[in-house]
Order: sequence, then C-alpha cells, then structure tokens
Amino acid sequence: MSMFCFQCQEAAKGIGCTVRGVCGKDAEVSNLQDLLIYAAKGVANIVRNSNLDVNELGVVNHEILNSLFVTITNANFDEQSIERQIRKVLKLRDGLMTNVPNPSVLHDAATFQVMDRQDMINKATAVGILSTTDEDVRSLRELITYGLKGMAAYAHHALNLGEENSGIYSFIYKALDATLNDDLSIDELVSLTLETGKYGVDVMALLDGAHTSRYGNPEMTEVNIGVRGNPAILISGHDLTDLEQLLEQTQGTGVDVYTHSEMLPAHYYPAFKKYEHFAGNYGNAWWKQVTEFASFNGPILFTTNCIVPPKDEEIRERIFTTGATGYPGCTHIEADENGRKDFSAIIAKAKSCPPPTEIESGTIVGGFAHHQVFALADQVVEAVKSGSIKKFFVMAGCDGRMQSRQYYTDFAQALPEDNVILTAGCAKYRYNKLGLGDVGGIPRVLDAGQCNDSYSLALTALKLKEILGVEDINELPIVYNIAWYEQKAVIVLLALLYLGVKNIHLGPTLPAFLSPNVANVLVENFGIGTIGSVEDDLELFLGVIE
Ligand code: SF4
Ligand code: SF3
Repeated sequence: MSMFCFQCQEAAKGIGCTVRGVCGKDAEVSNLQDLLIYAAKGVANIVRNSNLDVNELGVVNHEILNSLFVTITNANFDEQSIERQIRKVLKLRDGLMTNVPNPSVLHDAATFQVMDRQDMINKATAVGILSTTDEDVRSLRELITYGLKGMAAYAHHALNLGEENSGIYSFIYKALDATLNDDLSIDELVSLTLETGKYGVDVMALLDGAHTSRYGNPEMTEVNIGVRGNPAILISGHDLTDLEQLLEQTQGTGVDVYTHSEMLPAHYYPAFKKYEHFAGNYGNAWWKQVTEFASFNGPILFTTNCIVPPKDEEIRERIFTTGATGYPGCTHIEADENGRKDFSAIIAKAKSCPPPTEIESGTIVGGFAHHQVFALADQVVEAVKSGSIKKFFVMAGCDGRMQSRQYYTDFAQALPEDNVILTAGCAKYRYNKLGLGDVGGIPRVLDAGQCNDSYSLALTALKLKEILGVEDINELPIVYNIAWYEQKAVIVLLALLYLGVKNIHLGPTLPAFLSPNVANVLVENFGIGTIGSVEDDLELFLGVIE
C-alpha cells in the first residue's frame, strides 16, 4: 500500500484509496498531506502544553487554517506547494519551542525533523491514518480531523474578510492535540466530535456575518445561465474576496466574469450586482468541469476546491489557482502582504481566447438565505398552516460524479408538488434546473447559497420553530436528505447534530471513515441513516403516495 485516504465519499470500494485517489491525488501528494496534518497537530501539541495565548499567535493561527484547508479533497494536487507548506509549519512550530517549559512532555508530532522529500514520505507513512490501530479511535480521530478541515476552510474565508474568532482557534488546537492523545476514551472522543459541531455552527455564523456585512444580504435573484459574446473568465470555488478583486480588476477591460459551481451564489449578493460585466453562471457542479471548461474557451480561476485534474494541456494552460488550491503546471497567484492579488495574467489570457460557447440558456433563481426567507416568513408560515406546503426537504451538501447521485434528481422530481426543497452547496445542481415550479409564489427549490450557507437553513428551521411554537426542532415538518462528498459537508453535518437535528439521511453512501461501532453511535443517538430507493424514501418521509 503506497497511501491511505478515506476522507471523501468516493473512497475506493467504500474503504479507502490505497494506490491513487479516485479524485486523482497521487500517493506522494496524499502522504505529504498526511505529514502536513501531523505537523499541524504538533503545533497544537505545543500550544496546548505551553498554554499559549491564541490571540498572540497571529501567523501561526493562519497557517494552521491554511494547512488544514490545503488537504481538503480536490483543493491542492501540487506536491511542491504542500512540501513548502510543511516546511513553513515546521519552522513556525520550532519557533514556538522557546515557550515550552518542559519539552520532554511533547508528542513526537511536536519534535520530529525531516531533511528531504524522502524523509517526509517515510515519516508520513509511519504517522498516517492507519498508524492508529484501533478502528473506533481511528474513526473518531478522523471524523474530528475532517470536521476541522471544513471548519478551517470556512474560517479562512472569514479571515480573508478580516473576521476571526479566537474561540475557534482555541478549539482547533484543542481538538488537533486531542487526536494525538492515546489516553482519551471513546466517550471523550465522541463528546469532542459533538463539540466540533458547536464550533461548526460558530464558524458558519462568523462567515455569514463576514459575507453579509461586506456584501449585503443575499436576495432573491435570477441568474443568467446563457452567455454573452465577450471573452471571459470563469471563477470557481467559495472565496468571495477573490471574486471581488477579480470583478474590480476586470472592470472596463471588455472581459466578462462568469461563476462556476459553488461560486454561483455570489450573484445573490447586492454588492456584486453593480458590476455590468458579471455575466452569469456557466455550467454545473464541479465534476462537470471536464467538459464545461473545454467549451468555456477562456481562463478559469480556482479559489478553492473542487479541481478535477485537467488531462488536456490546453486546458491546464487556462487554469489558474490561488489561495489553498494548486495543480502542477497551472499558474498560481499569490496574495501580497495585504491580501491583494494581481489577476492581470488571467485577464491577458482571457483577451487571447474566444468567448464562451453557449451550453444552456435562460435563468435560475436563488438567494434564499436567512434574511430573504425571514422576509417571506408570513407567506411561508401561511402556506404551512393552510397545508399548501406539507414539508420542507433540506437537500443541501455536495454533488459528485457517482452514478448513484442520480437518486437526488429522481427524488426531487418525484417529490409531490406540495413539498419544498431547501438547498445549499453544489448538491443543488442535481435539481435546480428541473423547472419544479412554485407553491403559491414560493419557488419549490429555495437555494440559500454555498455549502457554508447551510447555516441559513439552520436559522430558517429555528425561525420556523419559533413561529410555529413547537418545542423541538425535530417536530417541524422538515426532512433532512443530505448529500455529502468532502470535508466541508462533514462540518455541516456535525453542526446540524450539535443543533439537535435528528434522523438525517446522508448519502449516497455513509462515510468510509465511520467504523461499524461509530456508525452505530450515530444511528442510536441521532437516528442517522442513509438513502434507499426513491419510492421507499418518499414513503418513509411522506407516508404512502397515492
Ligand atoms: Fe480517495 Fe477521496 Fe482521499 Fe481522494 S480524497 S484519495 S478520492 S478518499
Ligand atoms: Fe461542492 Fe466541492 Fe462540497 Fe461547498 S465544490 S460543496 S463538493
């Protein structure tokens, strides 16, 4: 076995990738990512053992976020950039040593040294996921670590907008350090898992506040999915500050900007509507980029996951990465010390490319984050009370390329017309173009935004609880039928569990990193289940359909 990774829904055979990732990650990258996580845990071990004040750790905090983010599925395939990040973290880690009163108590993660790449790979193999031999401990450690990766990604976006929360940093150090501790019991690890969910809620709230205070509250918006005749740049991922800078720099250049996949919800923010050249959304969820980038014709900027390894050299030359993302052979754009990025190379590239080829036309509607939904609250509650809306189906999360995800399209299509879908994340592309109509003026697919905007869906549930006067969030007419793929969905799931949501259905398969016993804990305490056939699930959620 040359690597082991089971962090995403596509883990080979539902067990784990051992030779090369289904995502395209090779063994070298996978091992280096394992070592980067181990080094981050070493930093946490020092911070915790020396009682360091996180408020004084500035750059260390930021690089821990960055390190966790870099290892998210489909974010960074560039072994050199991961090696550089390992060296950066080890330097910061060693710099903290002067604060350690008694270095002999530290874990190996806090003290190991590596000289060259081979050393790194050797070390990674010794400390990777399978080095924890008890499968339940391993399962909980990884569940917590993956939750932290999602948390770090969201915290990083908030940081780019100038927002930080020291409680989140403290928790990340506490939890990373705990995954090194062989003395913790299963019960202690389970409670740490739930605590991870608490900070999941906090980080999504932080990011929501950062987004809405800078860009305004998302509002109901029609987004064009066709094309104009100008050369253009496609921007993908989740980082709105990158989009803002790109829109600023492309203004007046004759180059249009289109969103792809998780960047679609940017159109819902008032602040971006002023840009005439912000032309629309091109294409669908991340995994369709293989064909959609070919027909887009112009350059593509990745601000975060999900990258599909570009096989075609012509397309690789059109792909630019920034932030935590990276791909060998693609140009990476770094921020300066003030967070400014120079996108002139992308703009120049766009000018030399033909305009996008149209693959769709018309519009789609979104923008139903908490502020917009609260504005419609009277209408929504009236529809629930009169029975014209029977149930809400939270179908948030990720999309992916597995054939089994056709379930979500079929499910949305088969859902009787008096039911409404609440969505967020790239899962929406499975049903946001089906023309499912509306119930009394309320669209049947209410898109809150990116996966982090699942926070809005939780706020919507809490608001309904308040207005309908029910005691328990689980008494609401809301069904959770969530699709997951990568680690941001893990933190969203843990956040929902922390908020007390029960009976979540998670598909298309349960995570490979859940051991049978850990899966049982989730089933027994939270009623977590997976999906069945569309017919069986509709009957389960709604009773027999006539
Ligand atoms: Fe496999 Fe997913 Fe890990 Fe990629 S991220 S190596 S597909 S488990
Ligand atoms: Fe999608 Fe990668 Fe998860 Fe933010 S873009 S949801 S999969």
